Amino acid sequence: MLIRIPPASAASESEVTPEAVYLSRRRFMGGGLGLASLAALPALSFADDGRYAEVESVDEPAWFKAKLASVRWQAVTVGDEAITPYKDASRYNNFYEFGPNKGDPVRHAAQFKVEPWTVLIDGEVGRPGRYDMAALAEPQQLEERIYRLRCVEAWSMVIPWLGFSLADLLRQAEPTSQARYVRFETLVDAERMVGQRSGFSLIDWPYVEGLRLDEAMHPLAFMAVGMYGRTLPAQNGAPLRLVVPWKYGFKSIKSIVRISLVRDEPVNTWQALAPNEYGFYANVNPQVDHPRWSQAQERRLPSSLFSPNVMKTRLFNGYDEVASLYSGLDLRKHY
Ligand SMILES: Nc1nc2c(c(=O)[nH]1)N[C@H]1C(S)=C(S)[C@@H](COP(=O)(O)O)O[C@H]1N2
Ligand SMILES: [Mo]
Repeated sequence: MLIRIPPASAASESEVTPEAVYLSRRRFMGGGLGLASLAALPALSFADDGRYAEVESVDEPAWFKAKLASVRWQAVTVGDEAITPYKDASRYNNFYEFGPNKGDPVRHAAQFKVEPWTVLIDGEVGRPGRYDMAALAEPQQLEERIYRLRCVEAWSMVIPWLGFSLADLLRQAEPTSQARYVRFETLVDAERMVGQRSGFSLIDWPYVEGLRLDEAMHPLAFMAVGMYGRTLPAQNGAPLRLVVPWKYGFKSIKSIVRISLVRDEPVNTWQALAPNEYGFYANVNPQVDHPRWSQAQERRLPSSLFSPNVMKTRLFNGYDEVASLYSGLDLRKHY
């Protein structure tokens, strides 16, 4: 993965956006509920009350609309860190299926239709199956999780996702005792994904990611179907993507068509491309530098030349509750 200096325009136009609106609402709602309180949290009694007014409205599938009424808003938050404006989160993207530059996905995914869409769940499971999105989401209660997203390229955002726990989805499939890892695959469709037609791409499609089963079952591991109170825009991985907030962004695979429970550690896309630079674990870690740049700090977007928003990177991206997953593991060796 190349590290790219974003054009100044990518960030500077956002300097005047009313982040304060989000922030004050969130303060008002008493944001900062930690994960520890997640299980005991009652459903908040307000809906998307205009917090996401700046978000383009889109045609939402019936199953999504039906579920919006009972979303548990702000089930997980990040305390008083500002939510990244929607226009940054939806226009500054990594999604190589739609091109290698940050502005490519929003441009090239504009016509990408995600209905119909099916997801195959297979491998070491008692109940394999192919589900359309309505059936996949049907048993799930949607919740909002406001998570930090830290890219390996040393920038970060704070994004309010809508979705459900990966663990809940996996439990329904009934993993067998042989299942040790989860492997995810993105759609391959060169006609609809221009980046897959490019002779310059080094990626061997499909884009693949993986988690150890215990990582996948951690309550923070999330399947997103929406963000900012709406369905996911195509450039952010519609209709279904993974979000693993304590790992570098490349683990959060987009536009998933297949989830397989497997016995052996999957080889993920970036590891296959450059194994000395990108590993399987990819836990955010300020003490383990990328061979070509430091991981000690990050630019929290929006950030510009004149108003750089640089902060210290935290171990596991600040999600300390995952630390026990890695006790006894040498994080320098298993980067
Ligand atoms: N299929 C697929 N998933 C992907 C990528 C990709 O190129 N293809 N890029 C990853 C990277 S590097 C990052 S940082 C995040 C970016 O997510 P966002 O554009 O929603 O912020 O998506 C990840 N998921
Ligand atoms: Mo990334």
